[in-house]
Formats: sequence, C-alpha cells, structure tokens
Amino acid sequence: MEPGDGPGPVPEAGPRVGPVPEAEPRFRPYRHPAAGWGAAKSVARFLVDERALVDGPRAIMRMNHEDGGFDCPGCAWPDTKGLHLDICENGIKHVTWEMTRKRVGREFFAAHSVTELSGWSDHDLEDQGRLTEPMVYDPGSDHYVPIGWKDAFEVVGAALRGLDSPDRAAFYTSGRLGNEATFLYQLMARELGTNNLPDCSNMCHEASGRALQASLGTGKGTVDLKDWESADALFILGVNAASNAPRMLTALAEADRRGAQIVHVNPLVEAAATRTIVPHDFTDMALVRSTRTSTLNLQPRIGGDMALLRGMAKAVLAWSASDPRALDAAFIDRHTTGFEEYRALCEATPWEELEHQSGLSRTDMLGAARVYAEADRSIVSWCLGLTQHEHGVDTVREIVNLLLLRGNVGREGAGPCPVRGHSNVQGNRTCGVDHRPTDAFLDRLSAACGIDPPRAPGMDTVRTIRAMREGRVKVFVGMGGNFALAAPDTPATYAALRSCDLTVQVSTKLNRSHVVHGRAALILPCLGRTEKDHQRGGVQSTSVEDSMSMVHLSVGMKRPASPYLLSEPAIIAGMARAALPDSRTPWDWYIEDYDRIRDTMAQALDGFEDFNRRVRLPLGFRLRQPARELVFLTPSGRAEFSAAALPDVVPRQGTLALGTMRSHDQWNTTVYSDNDRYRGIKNLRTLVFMNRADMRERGITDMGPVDIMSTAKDGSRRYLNGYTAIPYDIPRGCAAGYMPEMNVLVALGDYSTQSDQPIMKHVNVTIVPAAA
Ligand SMILES: Nc1nc2c(c(=O)[nH]1)N[C@H]1C(S)=C(S)[C@@H](COP(=O)(O)OP(=O)(O)OC[C@H]3O[C@@H](n4cnc5c(=O)[nH]c(N)nc54)[C@H](O)[C@@H]3O)O[C@H]1N2
Ligand SMILES: Nc1nc2c(c(=O)[nH]1)N[C@H]1C(S)=C(S)[C@@H](COP(=O)(O)OP(=O)(O)OC[C@H]3O[C@@H](n4cnc5c(=O)[nH]c(N)nc54)[C@H](O)[C@@H]3O)O[C@H]1N2
Ligand SMILES: [Mo]
Repeated sequence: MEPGDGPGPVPEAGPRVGPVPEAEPRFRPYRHPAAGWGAAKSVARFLVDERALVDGPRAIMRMNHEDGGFDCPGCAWPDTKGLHLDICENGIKHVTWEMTRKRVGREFFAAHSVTELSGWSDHDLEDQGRLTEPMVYDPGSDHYVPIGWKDAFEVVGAALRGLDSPDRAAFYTSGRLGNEATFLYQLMARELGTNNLPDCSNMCHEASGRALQASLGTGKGTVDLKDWESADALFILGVNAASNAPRMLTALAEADRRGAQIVHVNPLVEAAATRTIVPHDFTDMALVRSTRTSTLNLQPRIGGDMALLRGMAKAVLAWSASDPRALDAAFIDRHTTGFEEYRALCEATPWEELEHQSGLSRTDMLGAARVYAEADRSIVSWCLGLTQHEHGVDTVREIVNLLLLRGNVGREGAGPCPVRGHSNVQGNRTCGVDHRPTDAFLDRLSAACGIDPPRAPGMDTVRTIRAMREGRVKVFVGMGGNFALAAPDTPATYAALRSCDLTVQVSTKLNRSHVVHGRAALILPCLGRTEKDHQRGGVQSTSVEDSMSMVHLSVGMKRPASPYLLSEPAIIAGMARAALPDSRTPWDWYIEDYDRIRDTMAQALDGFEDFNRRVRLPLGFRLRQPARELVFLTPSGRAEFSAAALPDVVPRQGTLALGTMRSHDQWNTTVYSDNDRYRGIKNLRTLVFMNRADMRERGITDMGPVDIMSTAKDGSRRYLNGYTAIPYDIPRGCAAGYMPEMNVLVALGDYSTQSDQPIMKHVNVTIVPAAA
C-alpha cells in the first residue's frame, strides 16, 4: 500500500469499543511515578461513576484477605501475607465493575432488538449493568426473551444430545472460573466424549506452559513471593506491570530498597520501569515519596528478546573462561542436559546477528549480562510481550537456558516466573481445562469419576474458530469471557459464531458475544466472585490458584445482583444433567455442597490430596512444584537446555512489527474509558504508537490520521483506517496499539507453529497517511 492508494476495504464496520470520549484526544507524555495519588484519584472518580460508593470500599476491604473474603478477580498476582490493603487501582475498578447497581433485565431486551444492540459500542453493552435472568434468542422478533432455567438447560441438553459426535461441541473458558466449576466443566465435556476445551490460555500463556514443560517438566513457574523478596536481580520482560499486574509494583519498590537490580526489557518504557509510589504505603502516599522500580531499561525491537537472552548467555559463557564462577558448573553437570550444544550455539552466533535481531547494542546486552552474572539469585519474569509470538516457546526456553547457566532454578530467590493473566487461568489448567490432556490425567479422572474419557486431543481456540466456520463444530458454550471480541480475526470469529446451531454464553454482563450469536442463542447469567453463593448445604466458597501456585478459598460476601442468578457450578450441573440423562455423576449432590466436589478433586487431581482441609488453612496451600525441588519430569529426568535457531524478526523493508496490547483503563475486552494514563493518552483508542523517524519517513504528522494494513502469512490483507499516529519512544520498525480493536488485523491463520497461539504481538503491517 502506498500513500494515495486509498483506504483498503473496511471489514464489517465495527462499532466502537470504548465509550464516546468527553473531549478531544490528547497526548502528553506521563512523567509521574506509577500508582500513588494518580491512582487514588482515578479510583475515587470510578467509584462515583459506578455509584458504588457504599459497597465499593467495604468490598475492597474484604478482598484478598487471609481470613476469608474473595479473591480479587483483577489479576493472578499472589496476595501478600498478612497485608490487609494490598490492593490496586485496577483491582478496585475491576471489582466495582462487577458490583455495579445497574441491571439489564427483560425490559431492556424487550426495548432493544439484537440488530439494534449490534450497533452499540462494547462499552455501552457492558455498561448496562449485570444480567439478571436467563434469556433466549427469538429469531422471529430479533429480541432476546426470558426463559426459565429448566427450559434453558433443556435447550442446551437437546442440542448436545442431537449431535452426531460429541466433537461437534466446544466448551470455552475464560480464566476466572473457580477450580470447582472448572472441574465440573471438564468432567461434563469428557463424559460427553470430547476434549474440545479451548480457553483463553490458548491466546495467553500457552507458550510459557509448553516451554517450561519441555525444559523443566512443569507447566508453571517455580517461584513464589518469598523468592521475589530475596532475589538479587529481577528481570521483567514484556509486561506492563503498572497496568496489568499493579501489585508487582510493591515487590519492585521493595526490591529497589534492599538494593536489588531491576532490569526491564520492553520496546516501550512502561510506567513500572520508572518509579512508583507504593499504593498502600500511607507515609509514601502522604509525602508523595516515590521509589525507583528500575535500575536498567532495555528497549529491544518487537520479538527481539530471544536474541538479547542469547547475547546475555554468550557473554556469561565467555566470562566463564577467565572466571569459573560465572557458571554454576556443578549444577549444570548434575541437573541438566544439552549444555554443550547450547554453549556451541551461543559461541557460534556472532554479536552482529544478535545486535541486528535484538535491536540492541552489544554494550546493552553486556550490561544486562553483567547484572545477571553478578547476582547470586535471579528471577526472570515475563508476560504477553514474550508469548504472543511465532517463536514464543523458543524464547521462554531461552529464558530457562539463561537461568540454568547459573543454577537459578530450584533454590530460594531464583527461577522463572510467568505473570499469568486472568485470576484463575492457572487453576483452570490444573483442574483439567486442557485440550491436550495427558494419559496420566485421564486415567486418574476415569478412576475417580467412573467415566471413560476420550483420548484424542481436542481443539484449541484457533482450531475451534476454524471448525465452527466449516460446520464441524455446531454448539459453542462460553463459560465466561467474550470470545467474539477476544479472539483473533474479528470478522472470521464473528462468522464462526454465526454459523453455529447454538451458542451459549454464561456471563455476568452483556457483551459482544451475546449479539454475535448462533442460530439459537442463550445468555445464562451467573453469580460473580464477589457474591454470596447459597446452596442447600449453606454458603459455598470456591478455590482459585494464583500465578505462583497458591490455592486458596474465595468467599463472596455481597447479595447477588438478582435472585434468579445461579452459580457457575450450578449452571454446569444443569447443562450436564440435561445433556447426559444417563449420567451416573451425582451432579445435583455436588452442587448442594462444594466440599463434595473438592473430595472428588482430591482423588482425581495430582497435588490435591486432603484438599478440603488444606484449602482452609489461613493462606491455603502451595501446589507441589517438582522443578522447585530439582525433580525434573522431563524425558531425560533433567532440566533440558534447548538449542533453537534464532528466528528472523526484523521487519521487511517498509513494513513494521505491530504489537497489540491493553490500555491502562481496560480489562481485556472491557474498556472503562478511552484514557491510557501512564502512556499520556486521553480520549483516544484508535491510535498507533510509532517511532517519529518512521512517521517522518512515511510523511505522517504527529497525531496525524493513518491507514493500517496487515499482511498475513498467506498474503491476505486486513485493514484499519483512520487511526491516529502517536510519536512515541519505541524502537524503529515497531508499532503498538490496542486490543481488542486491532484483532481485525490478526489473521486467523497466523498462529505460532510452536504454541498454536495467535501472533498478537508481531503483526506485519504497513502504515501510511490516511487517504483524504
Ligand atoms: N488492569 C488489567 N489487568 C490485567 C488485564 C487487563 O486487561 N487489565 N489482563 C490480564 C490478562 S488476561 C493478561 S494475559 C495480562 C496481560 O499483561 P501484559 O502482558 O502486560 O499485557 P499487554 O497489555 O498485552 O502488554 C504487553 C507488554 O509487552 C510489551 N511488548 C510487546 N511486544 C513485545 C516484545 O516483543 N518484547 C517485549 N519484551 N515486550 C513486548 C508491550 O509494550 C507491553 O508492555 O494482564 C492481566 N491483568
Ligand atoms: N489482539 C489481541 N487479542 C487478545 C490479546 C492481546 O494481547 N491482543 N490477549 C488475549 C488474552 S491474554 C486473553 S486472556 C483473552 C481474553 O479473553 P476473554 O477472557 O474471553 O475476555 P474478557 O474480556 O476477559 O471477558 C469479559 C467478559 O467476561 C464476563 N465475566 C466477567 N466476570 C465473570 C464471571 O465471574 N463469570 C462469568 N461466567 N463471566 C464473567 C463478562 O460478561 C465480561 O463481558 O483475549 C486475548 N485477545
Ligand atoms: Mo490473558
């Protein structure tokens, strides 16, 4: 596309995602510390807007407590022991969003047809408030109309019973489902006869799981918060912590105070890579005293992390020739395999190539390597900036390679630490949401539950979308989340959902996945995590697992948003009973008292022995982490170095690598406002951050309008027109903008061949001044 070529064909004209801004767009670089009073002010404004002034603070005081309270649904960062105010701006926004007093009931659906609602912004859909009763789509009137729970379950049951194969159904989960509901959900799918359990992890940390499994024989990180407190060096790669894991700021500030080194690796210098005012430190708040949260910032090109990591390893290996302490030879010898091959590969990779691929100078790489080599204990932490790439698995394995060189696995203050997304996404996997279950898992499930689970792998997110489009999946059940908007290639995903015979969405709020639906469609409203879950056996609690493998109970305390809501476990049991009339699983009995589900989980799941007792310990319990004990469940029984070739990540002449990411004021597909405070943006989401030199070269003015075209692996093109270019401190050849809007640019076929994750952080784009 050249300037003047004119805009490309616009796909289905998408309504806006965010609210209509109150004023003109503005960009003014942010120069204050993260969190602190800016966050406090934003929270106060948000509570007022949501009219939750009375309930909000009270709920927040109950959040993340060791003695009861509910788990913050905001993110998966663990709770600090005994700290009763370890809360953050975004967690508060997230909880308040669920606790809103607004309701969307039958009158609302009677007043607005689905066609009309399709034209509303995503913000406006969610902003109607909490769903209150089950609704079914009526094609005659194009409205959702009320339906009783029993009839709703029968609609699902009849559709599932009528399929010629259980593999014609897919069961999606978004990572906030509690462990007990997760267990029942996968049990239902497997008793039905399918492993089609796509989940948000397929778009998120699939690469981390596969890499850690291959290298260390575990799908999870090995460190906990205590390790964060004793590390000498912290490496933070590809995460926007101040917005997406704000409680990490506390750990970073504390690390700086004790003199630890903190290295941030990100094409953008995010707010967490500067200073913070620790949110719950009242003295700091009062004195506006900020703490440093970074000692070194490196800005690689998008996708350049693997080259940087290899450069660091190369330096450490070179230093070891004169200083044997640079390596932990005893550890390498006793616990690893593949070292010699890896060493040879590092030595054979020239610095020029590492510089070219990382976009960093040799001096920068040596600087980071020096920090690493001088630290006794190092933690490397990462999020989507590393995983949503073609070579995400190789990159995460390269992290492990680097850690292994100095024995930074299996001891205090050291190890790999993926920062998970949804608050219980890790627990979902642990409890069986996995389209590729192991035989060992299925054997135990079969013994504990008396079912004969299918052995063939099921479909992940991308494959499910394809199968729906091709008519191979006809029933789609979404347990939470917003599949329509979160998945790649928006028009393709819409077409997929629309070609289903039935779509079922279990949700708390109205969203795009309700208005983009199958021929038949149900909205099943459920309790949120903040709400009391009354069953026959009394008030129930559910368990969740955080990013660092701690499993603990979460108890809702609010009156449910409507008397007609059911809990997620109850909804699953209702669907299962209807779909499996001959089931011997005691679905209703389970729902009366979730302790019974936990007793079965204790038999079926590795590490859950004595579940009911241990989960009631004040902080819950930590799942066994073999790699932490230097037990590596890999084929060799050792930690395995990998020796993958460096990928070529340098954009071709004229093209840019575009990363799609979240703003500060959004939670995945839930967009609270059009502001992105830490990046200095107000009233604008349809933007693209660019290097000024790249803009000049293309004749793009500051804040000028641009058209964006992506080119997929198969050569197909996708377009977003009329975006605003923001001159930003980002390496040349790189660009960034917001999800979910930019999912229009991510081709369904462009997923990683290593992880099957859609490539959401490295979209190949051309950007030109907008056609007049
Ligand atoms: N408030 C809030 N909290 C959240 C969420 C939310 O939407 N809102 N979402 C939750 C979920 S599900 C998840 S998975 C996590 C997501 O947490 P993040 O991973 O922080 O999410 P993104 O906004 O996608 O940000 C990706 C970061 O990676 C950087 N990046 C992009 N490409 C590269 C690269 O090639 N290399 C490196 N080193 N960095 C790169 C971007 O500049 C950005 O800082 O947060 C969770 N927490
Ligand atoms: N381009 C691009 N796309 C991305 C990403 C990216 O970085 N770039 N990130 C990907 C990632 S990491 C993820 S995790 C996915 C997120 O994908 P999803 O998890 O599918 O999406 P969410 O926006 O988190 O889902 C929000 C909806 O969840 C429902 N909900 C909220 N609370 C509850 C609850 O307690 N129970 C139930 N049943 N429903 C509830 C509400 O109805 C709300 O509308 O998006 C992915 N998509
Ligand atoms: Mo995620």
